[in-house]
Formats: sequence, C-alpha cells, structure tokens
Amino acid sequence: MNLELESKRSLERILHSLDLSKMAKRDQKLFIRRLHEKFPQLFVLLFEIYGHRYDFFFYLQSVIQTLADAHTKRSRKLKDKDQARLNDPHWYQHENMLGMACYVDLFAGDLKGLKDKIPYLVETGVTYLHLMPLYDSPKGDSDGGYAVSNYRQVNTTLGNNKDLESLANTLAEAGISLVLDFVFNHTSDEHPWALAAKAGDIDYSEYYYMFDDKHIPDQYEQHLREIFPQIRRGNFSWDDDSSKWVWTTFNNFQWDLNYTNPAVFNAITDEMLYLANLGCEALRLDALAFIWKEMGTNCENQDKAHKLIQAFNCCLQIAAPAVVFKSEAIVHPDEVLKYIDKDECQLSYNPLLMALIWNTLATRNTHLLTESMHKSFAISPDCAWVNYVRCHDDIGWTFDDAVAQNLGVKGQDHRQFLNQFYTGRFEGSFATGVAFAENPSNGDCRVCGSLASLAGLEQGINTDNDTLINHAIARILMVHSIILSIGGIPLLYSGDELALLNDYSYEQDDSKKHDGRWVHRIPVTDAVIAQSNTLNTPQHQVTTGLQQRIAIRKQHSLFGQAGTRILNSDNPAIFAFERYTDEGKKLIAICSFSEHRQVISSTYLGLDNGQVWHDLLTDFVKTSAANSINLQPYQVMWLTQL
Ligand code: OTU
Repeated sequence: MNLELESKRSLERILHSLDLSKMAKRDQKLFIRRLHEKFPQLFVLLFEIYGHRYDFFFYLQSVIQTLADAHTKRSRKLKDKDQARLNDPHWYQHENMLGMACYVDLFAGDLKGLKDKIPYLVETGVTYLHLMPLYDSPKGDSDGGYAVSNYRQVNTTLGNNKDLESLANTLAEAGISLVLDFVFNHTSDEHPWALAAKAGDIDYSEYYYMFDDKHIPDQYEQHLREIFPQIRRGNFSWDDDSSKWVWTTFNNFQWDLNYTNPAVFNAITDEMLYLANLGCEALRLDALAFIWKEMGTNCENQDKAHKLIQAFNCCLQIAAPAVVFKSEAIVHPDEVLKYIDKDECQLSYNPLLMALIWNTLATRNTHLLTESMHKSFAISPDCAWVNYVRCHDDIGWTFDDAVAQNLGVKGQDHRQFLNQFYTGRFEGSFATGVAFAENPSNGDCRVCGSLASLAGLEQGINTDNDTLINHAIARILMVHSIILSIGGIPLLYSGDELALLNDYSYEQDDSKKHDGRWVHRIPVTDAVIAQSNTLNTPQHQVTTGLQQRIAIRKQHSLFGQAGTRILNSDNPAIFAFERYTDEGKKLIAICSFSEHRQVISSTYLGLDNGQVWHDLLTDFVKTSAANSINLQPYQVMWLTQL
C-alpha cells in the first residue's frame, strides 16, 4: 500500500467533513496549516497501530475532530503562547531554567495557598513547576494521586478547575511554566470508564485488560516484572464487581488502559488536550514504558509504546504546540534514551545520573558514573535532560550491568550493597533510608528517604556530630551543583532546598503505612522555611549555598545551551565534565565525592594550557604555574577562563 497516497486521500476526506464552524476564521487557517504539516506523520503512526481494523478510518476522522474542537476551546493567551514557543522551541535549554516538583497540599495546603507561595518560588529562582497529580482520585490510598478518577476535575481538597487555570495564569506572569502529570497508562478503578466496565458495559470493558480466568494472565506473567511486590504478587487483580481479572501493573486500584483499542487512544487524546488547555507547558508522561503489552515480552518499552507517544505528540503539535512531553521512563539506560526525540519526548528525567550520584556517594569511586555518562549522556540537541537528585519516588539502582561488568562490578551484588548502604544496614554508612518494594522471591528492593537524610544529615543531627553534619551539608550542595551544571533542566524536589529530614508520621496512617515513599513526602511549612533563615543552622547553610549556586547558573550562558563533554580524571574520587560552545567558551566542573582532601592534576582536565582559570564558586584562581588542584571534602569547582 502507498501510505503517502492513502494519507493524502484520508486528509482530503476528513477535511471535507471536518466541522470548524465554531473556530475563529484566523485560527482555522493556522489549524489547517498545522494539520497539513503533521497529518502525514500522524497517519503513518496510527495506521501502523490500528490500520488492520475495519473501523480505522472512523477513529482517524474522529480524533482529528477532537483536535479541532480542543483547538477551538484553547484560549487566545495560550494560542499566543503556541506561537511564542514555536518561535523559541529550545526554551527549556536556557540557563535561567530551574525546576521544582511539589505536592500542592504539602507545600501550600491548596491551589489558592500555592498562589501565595509564588514569591517564595520566584525568590528560589524556579521557572518550571511540576505539581504532583492533583486530579480527582479515590479517598484513602490513591498512590499519591497517580490513580485518576477524573482528568477534568481537580481534587476538591485542593480547589477547583478555575483555581488551577487562574494559578497557571499567575505562574505564567511570574515566568514559571506549569507542568502537569499525564497519567495515561492507567486510571483509578473509580474512573467512570472503570465503573462502566465493572457494570458490564461492553464498550468500556474494552478500555481495560479484563479476563474471565487466569489462563491468559498467567501466560503474560511469565515475562513480567513486579513493580509493587509488597502490595500484591503479580500484575493482575481480581475485581469482584465484574468477576474478572484486571491488568494492574501498579496498585490493585490502578487499572491499565488497553491501547490496542483505538477508542482509548481517542478518549485519552481528548483528556490530554483538556490538560493542555488548562495552561500547562509540559506534560509528564507517567509510567510511559508500560502502555503497550505484547505477549511473550516484558511488556515494557515496546515499539508500539513509542509509536503511541509519537502519535500523542503529533496531536499536541497540531492542537496545542506550546506543550512538550517529559518522559518518565525509569528503565534500562538504553531504553530511557529511545523516548528522547523532538517528535516523541522533548524532555526526559535522567534516572541514570540520579542513581549513580547516590551510588558514587556510597562508593566514593566515580568510575561507574563517568563511564555511564560517557555512554548515555548525549541526546539530541533539540531535547533536554531533566536532572534530579531526589523526587517523590523511591531510588531504583538503574545502571547498565555491562558497563559495570567492565569495571569489575557485579550488578546484582552491587545493588544489594547499595540497598544495605542506604537503609543503614551497612556499617559505616551515613545514610538513613527506608526499604521499599521488597520482593520476597529475589530479595530486590528500592530505597526511600529525603535527600538530607540519605546524605547523612539525620545521622549527624541525631548523634550531634559536627563532622557528619558538615559532610552532609557539603554532599547536599555538591550533588545539587552537578544537576545545576551538567546540562538540562535542574529539578529540585520541594523541601530538599530546605534540607528536610525524613518524616516517619506516615507509619501511623493506615492509607500510607505500607508505602515507604511517604517518608520523603514532607510538609513544607512556614516554620520550616523560617528555620532555613536562622543563621548557623544546617538548613540555612544548605539554603544559602544553593541560592548562590542557582544565581551563578543563571548568570552564565555556559550552563544553558552549551555542549557537555564528560572528562576522565586521574583521581577516582573526582567527577569532572566540560561545558563548551562552538565559539570556544568553556566551563570545567570538578566535583569531589570524597570526605577527604583530594588532589587532581590539571593535565587531565586540559587546564594546563597556560591560561588563567577562575572558580565561579570561590575566589580560587588557577594560573598556569600550578599543575595540580586541591579540593576540600565534597568541594565543587566551576572553572572558567578569565
Ligand atoms: C510512576 O512511577 C510514579 O512516579 C509513581 O509515583 C507511581 O506510583 C507510578 O508511576 C504509578 O502511577 O513504579 O516506583 O519503571 O518505576 O513509572 C515508581 C517505571 C514507579 C516505574 C515508574 C513508576
């Protein structure tokens, strides 16, 4: 079949019956132009996924009408934003960018309260704010909001849709881009689609994966991972109402959507555009690795998952092009890279860097970090990493076992060591963490804990040990320096900038006590912020140290749109990289992962070229005379040429 010809014919037919009567004339022209530009791509993608169905054209036609209707409803302001972003597509690479992720309730009570906190965000330098899922969801355990019962309704405990729209506007005026979750792998079992399926509605039963018995689930199960083995073994849950087994990759109440059904693609596109029209500028694609299931595979990172995401992105670029996608693929590093493309996800979390920063703090040896970044840091110049040290989830020890093997590190054994180190079961460890998702079959687990507690501050304070405290502060500042300078959007996890310690109160809460991740989901009260303003507290040192680094980042374009080259050093405790421009401007970052003084030779880093280097963080100046550099415990240098 000649797909190009069929695409052209399909578009002609669709345009013939497309209803644009409610769309303003000037928008119609632009919309049709974007449609002409993007339709061929969308057609091929959807044809590859759904082209075998007799009703393919029906769904194709209906999704285009959905795009037109959503564009009609898009506000003038957002349409202007579309144009502005198309003129400046790499806005997210700017040195001014600084991200923060927070829970509305923990940070500000509700959406109205959040508005009052905008001055704090501005003062911190935030330009990108990810609000954890704030949609209607089941009472009690809702997986922190990742079980959505209605994408179009803000959770009433946080406010209403008007509050959210108004917040998006005010944030935009303050120069902060709103980022929302697009939880499209599953809905809650209380979503109207799920309720209809429970009641036996045939159409809605096909929105999910439902089975009469375990015969087929058991066949799938042979190849599947278990994500939350502490909650339930396997990936399927029995639903009493429908008397069916339902595919539930995460909790029992999170039902996986069935994307083999084009009705699901169309319905979710409609929900996605609703979120886009609220005024968000990025959508975080939750659990995107899981959206396509294929018998005989592990049902992660399937080829058609990529096609679906590209198709969703095409839809956005037609109806709401100001919005970009952020990939949340917490999978093998090689698979993480496959989601990153200007036509798929323009942004991506960098879980490899995150996990290896923690790995290196434990081992004080940078080889695995350096080798892994050599292999996996480079991405398309159109895209950007979102670099983070902590987030609302646990830490999973992701790295490429083959890279580790070359360095003489056995992947599984090493992961066990890291789990022990960060849950305080390893003698001499500075960390206070909590084990999460322990798998009774293979002993696997992941780690929870706030940045400050995992970095040693909790132990230091509890034992009143100044050396431990000082090392913890230095660690916190050092790891943030990396995400601030390596290239991409640095993303702070709300509360980390205030060095909040673990909060164990979740152990008393029935809807939370089985989920250790709550230990690092901590209220950010005014009292806590005040404490960070009290001189000589560790919190104050962290806050001011961070502020200094953020301010420096924002002043130098080398932190923004510049290349990154990972450097080798002659000292295994040192991680170093270079940021460079085509015009020959350079910044060299040197980071010590050791609590002891370290020396590094200039030759390795290319600092012996007879020029004068100046550290942006201290008044240290390196002249050509000295051929080595001394670093204090956990010191970072950002060296530029004067
Ligand atoms: C995401 O994470 C969210 O970040 C979690 O908070 C949710 O619980 C989950 O999806 C379900 O919505 O399992 O432990 O391998 O690790 O997508 C975190 C990818 C998770 C998963 C990741 C998922």
